[in-house]
Amino acid sequence: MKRICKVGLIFWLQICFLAGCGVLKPTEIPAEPEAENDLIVVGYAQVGSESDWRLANTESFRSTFTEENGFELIFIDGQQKIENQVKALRNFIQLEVDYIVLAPVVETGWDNVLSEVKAANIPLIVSDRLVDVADDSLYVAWVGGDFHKEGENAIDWLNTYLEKQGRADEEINIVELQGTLGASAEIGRTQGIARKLTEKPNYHLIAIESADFIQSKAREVMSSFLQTYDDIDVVIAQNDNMAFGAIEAMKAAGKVPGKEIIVISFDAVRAAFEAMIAGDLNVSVECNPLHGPRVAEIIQKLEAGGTVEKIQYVPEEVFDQENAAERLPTRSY
Ligand code: GZL
Repeated sequence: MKRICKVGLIFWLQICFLAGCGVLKPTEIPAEPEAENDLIVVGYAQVGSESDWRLANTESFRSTFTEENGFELIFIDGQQKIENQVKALRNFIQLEVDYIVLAPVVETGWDNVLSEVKAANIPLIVSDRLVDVADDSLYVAWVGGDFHKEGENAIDWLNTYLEKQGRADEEINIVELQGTLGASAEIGRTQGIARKLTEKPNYHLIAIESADFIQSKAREVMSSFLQTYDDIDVVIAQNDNMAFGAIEAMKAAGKVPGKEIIVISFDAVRAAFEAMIAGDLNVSVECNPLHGPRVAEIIQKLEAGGTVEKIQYVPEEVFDQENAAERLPTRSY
């Protein structure tokens, strides 16, 4: 793919996109591209900026895909709407970028536009959440977390925690705050948690509702759970920001989070470590957002004519009140 620097055009595309324009019309693309250079132009369609995790994920790309590292990054924020991301991919095709990175907001609805990307001979790498497409040759590789395992790790932690408290056989009432419905992280965590709950007849999932990975929505949903149920033992929030919203709701209702109600979360962002040290959050199952270097490595291998693994999981751990203080200084997000 020809390396042409379109800095002015890229800037203009991003302004145009933010102003709500659609796909660039051929007449809008200057006939003569700007001077040649050898930067690898990467179009990156991000989900949005809904959570601390997402901000860290975006920063991982911005700090990796720099001119010093040989890249020109075109970043489009999908604002959590698939239609915005589809538009972004079509604009990247028009721009003739060298690679496309997609962090899909939900798993379905991608077959057509990814076929257009493939027809344009632009290699596409999926980051974070997965795409559910009939033909997996539409993407070169996927980098992300093992969401099912994350869900299972959460219940494994709960089993150990309750065992230590001598509550292993107690009837336990659980409420769950799901992320964006149809997003791989929501699908995987919901299924992983559900599978493990079937092994514990004394655990009862009394309520489950999506709060879209957003803190303010989680506060509202948790408030309604607290008004409906007076015997909640555990809240499972499918990301840290929803856990923070649930903690706000518990405190407003006079409940003691982390003690009266066990709070389980996912992502393990810095603020989650601070909440665990403060005693409000019991555990956060890590979902590593630092995909930038891994995706850059894939692109460099492709540039060298190499092959890459199709599915690439990032390393993940579980952090709780016992190791949060010791591990916080080592955290980079
Ligand atoms: C997980 C990612 C999820 C995070 C949320 O890989 O897709 O989206 O868990 C984020 O914080 O909003």
